Amino acid sequence: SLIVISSPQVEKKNQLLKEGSFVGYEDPVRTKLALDEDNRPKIGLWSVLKSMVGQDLTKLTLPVSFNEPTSLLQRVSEDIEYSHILDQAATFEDSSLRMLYVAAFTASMYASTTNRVSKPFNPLLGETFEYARTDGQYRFFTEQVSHHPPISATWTESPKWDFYGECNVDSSFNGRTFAVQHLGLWYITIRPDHNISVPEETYSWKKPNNTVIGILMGKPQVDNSGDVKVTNHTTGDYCMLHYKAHGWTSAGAYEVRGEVFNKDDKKLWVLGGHWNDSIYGKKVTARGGELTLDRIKTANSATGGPKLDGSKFLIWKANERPSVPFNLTSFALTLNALPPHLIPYLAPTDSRLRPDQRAMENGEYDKAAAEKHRVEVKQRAAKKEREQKGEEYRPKWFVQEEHPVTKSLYWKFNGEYWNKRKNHDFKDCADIF
Ligand code: ERG
Repeated sequence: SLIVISSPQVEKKNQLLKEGSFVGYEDPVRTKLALDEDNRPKIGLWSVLKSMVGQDLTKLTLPVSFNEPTSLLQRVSEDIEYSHILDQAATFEDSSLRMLYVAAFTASMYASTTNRVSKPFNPLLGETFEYARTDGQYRFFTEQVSHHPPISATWTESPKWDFYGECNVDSSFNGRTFAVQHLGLWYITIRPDHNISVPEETYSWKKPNNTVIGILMGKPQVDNSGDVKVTNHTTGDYCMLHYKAHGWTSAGAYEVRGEVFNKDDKKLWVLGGHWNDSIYGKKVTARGGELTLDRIKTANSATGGPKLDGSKFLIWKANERPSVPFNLTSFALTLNALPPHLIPYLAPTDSRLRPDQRAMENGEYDKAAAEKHRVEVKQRAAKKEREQKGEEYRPKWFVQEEHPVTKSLYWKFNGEYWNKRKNHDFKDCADIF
């Protein structure tokens, strides 16, 4: 059969290659840390949190052993672990199927939250993180554009899709749970393979809440809950997703269900499953559209594609978790690596170069605490200097603008990072570490 490669996809691919996005990423990805075992002191979360009621993520002064060796910038890049779902979405001619897969992608990012009750490092103002994969054909970039409130602007590009938005969270410990509310709007652009009517389409949504529950009982875990509407602004299709809150018992835990509608509010697909495991889809037919959520133990993760006869099909399956320190996923494990070919290309502001986080990764907790204090003092001094000079802080790689489709404010990538990186032109980056 004829393979259709749309020109917007080709244009994007050529741009990524021309800007040398994958140069430096030739080394194989890391599969373990230098540390074999996570030997952090085991202190109950409650015993340190109880005096911090009302505090948010930036004000919590937890011992560094409550951290994991990732920065929030790297933690946010984990959203794209299952970006192959977006590549698959772009292959469908039917926009409601693209919606179904895009919606499943927005839920797949929560698989990384299981067994990860640690605090990522608060990014310093101006800190950046880049990540590219030749196998996924994407490049990810993020910058901490604001310190109070903490906002990370992110921008990912791949031939068939873009994924961007701001991680802007309101967080607070209420004495029982630690609640994280996402304020930022997130966007996906899909460039469909069959682009006869739409060369490019825009989706947006707001992420559900993350809550650390079980703190008092000494069994803390991350729960994700709430209603999410994913909208395709170009076609009018939409998906309503419901993440069920973890109750007193584990019945219904991790459950997510959703329904895909076209612009005329006709229900076309249902989806559901468990965000820590797998998500299934089902076409709504004359026989109905109920989806049973019993866990099917699938031997492999082959999804096989959608079924049009009304039977249930697998859309996404979470990767196996490796047994490594800090309960990192196989994807998270790769983020802070410093492969030899990459080092000469990194911006001096890249999270991988943060000395406190590096010490943490190597199990040197006292050094990590001391370095964390040092870089935070340095950040405050820089702020004071700006204030004395009457200077206003401006992010280096993003500008805030009105979004052409949603009319909301968003952080737009200024497009300069990868070109400068290619030419090793980072001389005017701030010294933040
Ligand atoms: C979830 C997936 C989203 C991006 C995102 C942003 C921020 C967080 C969540 C994710 C996961 C849970 C995190 C949260 C910020 C803080 C919270 C990492 C990654 C952690 C578990 C809370 C730690 C506190 C406790 C140790 C008390 C401080 O797309």
